Amino acid sequence: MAAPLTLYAETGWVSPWVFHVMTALEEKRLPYELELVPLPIPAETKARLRARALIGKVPVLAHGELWLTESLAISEYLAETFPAPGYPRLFPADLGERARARQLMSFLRTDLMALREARPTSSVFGARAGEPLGDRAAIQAAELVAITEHLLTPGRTSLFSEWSIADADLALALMRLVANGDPVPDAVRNYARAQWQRPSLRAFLDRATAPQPA
Ligand SMILES: N[C@@H](CCC(=O)N[C@@H](CS)C(=O)NCC(=O)O)C(=O)O
Repeated sequence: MAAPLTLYAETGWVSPWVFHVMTALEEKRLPYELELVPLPIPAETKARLRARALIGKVPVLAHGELWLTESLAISEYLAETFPAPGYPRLFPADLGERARARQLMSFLRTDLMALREARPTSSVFGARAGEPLGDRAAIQAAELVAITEHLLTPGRTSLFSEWSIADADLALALMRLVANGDPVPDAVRNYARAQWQRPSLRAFLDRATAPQPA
């Protein structure tokens, strides 16, 4: 019997990196268990995760003896362990498109810090940020929109010839603006909103937007 998959996520449902991994698991239609830990992660739990996965953060994917952190490392692992055509694709088949998808996902993880601070994911899923973007965040928002416009092809709802996990990451980055009512061109807003309806994304999003217990 195949080793079970467990995703360690967080109780607040605000982590874009958990969102990425959950979308990947859902897209592959793999059965998995969820283990929720609070943020900040209590020291004891962090030590337990570190002992198995090297890094005491979520998401963690446990697959048998392998415990892995870093959202992109996890989705690449899932793509290679459960490959097409037996399982739906996460990364484009075309090498150029795949490289572009990785470029974009690396950028979204290492850049846009001012924008991420001004428009945290909590403002996407719950109470809006309510404050104007600062200068630095506005410059980063414009860069994000320009990148999206460059990549979008009229009449297509995904960046590349087929859906890829980069669509999920980009949609979440754009929703930081769309959900807060920041000005975004129609084509970019429509792209993000179309992605938002995809069932693999909804698995996380429905939990993130569910009313929290009092
Ligand atoms: N680069 C990591 C980022 C993971 C990360 O920062 N996780 C945060 C939640 S969003 C976390 O576990 N924070 C707990 C802590 O640092 O104690 C990834 O892509 O998975």
